[in-house]
Amino acid sequence: MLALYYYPGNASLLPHMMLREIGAEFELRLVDRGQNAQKSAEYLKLNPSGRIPVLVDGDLVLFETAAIALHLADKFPQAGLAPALGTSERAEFYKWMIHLTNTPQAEYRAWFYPHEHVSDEAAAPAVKQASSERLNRMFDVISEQLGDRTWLLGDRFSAADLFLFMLIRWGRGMPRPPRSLPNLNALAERVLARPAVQQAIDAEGLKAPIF
Ligand SMILES: N[C@@H](CCC(=O)N[C@@H](CS)C(=O)NCC(=O)O)C(=O)O
Repeated sequence: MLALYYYPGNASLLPHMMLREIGAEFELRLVDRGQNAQKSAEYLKLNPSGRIPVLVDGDLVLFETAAIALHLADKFPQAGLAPALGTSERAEFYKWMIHLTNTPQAEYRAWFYPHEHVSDEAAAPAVKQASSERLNRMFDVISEQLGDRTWLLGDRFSAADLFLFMLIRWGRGMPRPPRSLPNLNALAERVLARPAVQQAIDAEGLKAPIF
């Protein structure tokens, strides 16, 4: 049995979209951030860092979005969310999954939680500003690498495109949102048009503008 601990629009959106693409049976379990449930004793048993998401797959309890995504891609190869093992395409897939998780996704912590990065609260707006500038440069690089290709891996759709879509979405409130880069906007539109993505968005109750 698969269960995904989620909060609408959080990093759980990536595995949620993947589960819909796969067509797997799964249960969605809300972690109520309004009640700080991600820091409850019960949830900390699943993820000692108190962060969302967690995937439960039978006896396996997995945290870290990218690890969950790689596990789902491996467990359901028929869904084609990752290229075949040992191929150059698979290596490019790893490159993007790891780049997305340890570069823009990690940087977003400073944008969304600037107070965690300061000892003096008055410095938080400056941290947020600097973070948005670093994110701009990161998205410039990704946009240049994507170019006018359909997907990050060229003609082949993969979980990395869902990941990038989620990160583009998170920046919708930034002074220069990632969607203002035409290549990223076009990719996000293509991802948004996928029925599985629509299902995940509807199930989480996400409202326009989506990115
Ligand atoms: N590296 C972690 C980061 C997860 C993360 O930062 N999740 C956010 C939501 S998108 C969260 O749980 N925020 C609430 C908190 O930090 O208390 C992962 O990819 O799973």
